[in-house]
Amino acid sequence: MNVQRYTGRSSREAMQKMRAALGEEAVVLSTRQTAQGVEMLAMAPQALAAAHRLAAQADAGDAAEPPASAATAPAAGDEVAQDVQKLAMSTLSFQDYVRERLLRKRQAALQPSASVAAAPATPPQARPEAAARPPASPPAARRAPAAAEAPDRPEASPRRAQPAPGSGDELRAAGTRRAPPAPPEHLPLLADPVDMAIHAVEQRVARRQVATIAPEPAPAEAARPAAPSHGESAMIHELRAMKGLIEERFGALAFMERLQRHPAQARLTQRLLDCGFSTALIRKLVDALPATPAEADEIGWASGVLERNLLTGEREAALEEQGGIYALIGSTGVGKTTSTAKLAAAFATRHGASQLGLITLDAYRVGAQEQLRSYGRILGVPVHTAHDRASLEDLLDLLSAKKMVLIDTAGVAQRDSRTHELLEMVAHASIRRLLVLNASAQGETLEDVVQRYRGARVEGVVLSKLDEAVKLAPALDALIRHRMKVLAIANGQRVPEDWHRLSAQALVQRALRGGGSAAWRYDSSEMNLVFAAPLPAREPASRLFSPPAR
Ligand SMILES: Nc1nc2c(ncn2[C@@H]2O[C@H](COP(=O)(O)OP(=O)(O)OP(=O)(O)O)[C@@H](O)[C@H]2O)c(=O)[nH]1
Ligand SMILES: [Mg+2]
Repeated sequence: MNVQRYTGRSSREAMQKMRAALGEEAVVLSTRQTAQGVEMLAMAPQALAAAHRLAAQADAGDAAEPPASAATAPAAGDEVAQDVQKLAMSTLSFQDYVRERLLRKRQAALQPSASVAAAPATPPQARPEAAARPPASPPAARRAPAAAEAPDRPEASPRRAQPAPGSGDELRAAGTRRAPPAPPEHLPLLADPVDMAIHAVEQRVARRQVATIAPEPAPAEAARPAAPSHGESAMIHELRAMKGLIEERFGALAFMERLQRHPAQARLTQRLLDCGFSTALIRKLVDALPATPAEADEIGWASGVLERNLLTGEREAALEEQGGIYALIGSTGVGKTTSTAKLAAAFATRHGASQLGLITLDAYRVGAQEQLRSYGRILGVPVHTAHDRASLEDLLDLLSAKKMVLIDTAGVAQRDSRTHELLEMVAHASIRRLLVLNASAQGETLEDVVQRYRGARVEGVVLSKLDEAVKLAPALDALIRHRMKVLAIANGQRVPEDWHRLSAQALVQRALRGGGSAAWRYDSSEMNLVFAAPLPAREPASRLFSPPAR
């Protein structure tokens, strides 16, 4: 295998291990922080040379085309080790391709200024052989502007030994020629060819800025620092994007390689995938799985971590015991009206119907008010209708003596622009908002709903339709990642029987039972495909998965 992995408590320690194994010339491909310290992926110099040779052969075949391997995804069913090896090779070829493009763009960008700068010193008629020569080769074009931009710099001397065109040496020289030598700790960054290419372009822009400010009687315009040209900015941007892509790919490869070496992590990953947890949460859980003897019970460990991170407010009094003013919000048909009725009935049983106020904001749909009125009649509680925020505030004044006031809202799809108007209506400081989430909805849909309603500063969540949910993991996953508290559960249509509170333990156990058809389950070889996808955007709360206290 070409790519080797080294870990240490610090980058220095990982670097020492890497050098001891691969020598001083080893090339660091990526470094990243892990729970244990630092993980470093590196290649032996011989492997890199082989990759260069491959890339050179590919370039000779078709210089204008990127190497095909760069765009080729790993074949389904390949062994993880083969994937790692293939992708490592293709990424390096890809880096060569990036480097080649960079040099060509630099050549194109500098061509006019190079010819202007070179004209007085070497007129074409004085050098007939130059006119007869084919268009300047990339290295020649690159060297000319460097000399023109910094004529007083000794390193621009023609006697200076030039590295082979397009080689890694040349690029390294471009990156380090004028920069002060980096301390050894920075070796991983400087050894990265894409980083070096970015560095080289940025250095060139910085030098030009200095050169523009330096001349003696500087006219006002010339004193202005030269901004990077459009081409240079685009190049830096493109290189940064490519660097990000390469890091993502290596991150995915490292994750898959780790699964192969640690059966407990592989078992845990497959189980969580089958249950319906997101890859974002699985990666974090598996990263945090300790390599101790307790790993034999990795599912027990994972359930402990999930329970600890799922907020349920078990120690607080139930909603129906607390009282207060609550508005039930959420998408269409998730069970807002039914849940309002269930909560109203549970409250009336404890405190009496006289302590309860019911309001509906669902004024524009035929029959919508009638649904809550029917429940109100059974309880002996009148239902008031508010058409706008002012009438809602009047009604809240009217019902201020009640211990609990429940506000049923109209169902609006989470992406509907009216959601904003509705949230405005219930934004009154005394109103606490309960988001009703359909536990049987798709993970992505739940994520979308949670994202849309997060700005409404919801007090907690009523998880409805638990009885319909084949898998509970997608809902718990979204709640854990967004730190939302489950305050009540609805698991059927019956009012008020199907209204409960469940502990985090009960919910997580139910989620880990999994379920569903075998047609949707992942085979162990398919896990590679799932995790080969780029990492999702960084989750904001990285401390989510603090292991449970032992
Ligand atoms: N299986 C099951 N059905 C439920 C549950 N809660 C509500 N329902 C049913 O879901 C349907 C919609 O419930 P509603 O309470 O009208 O939902 P809503 O959110 O008020 O709907 P809109 O006001 O139209 O947005 C009804 O048929 C309810 O009986 C539940 O926990 N489990
Ligand atoms: Mg309703």
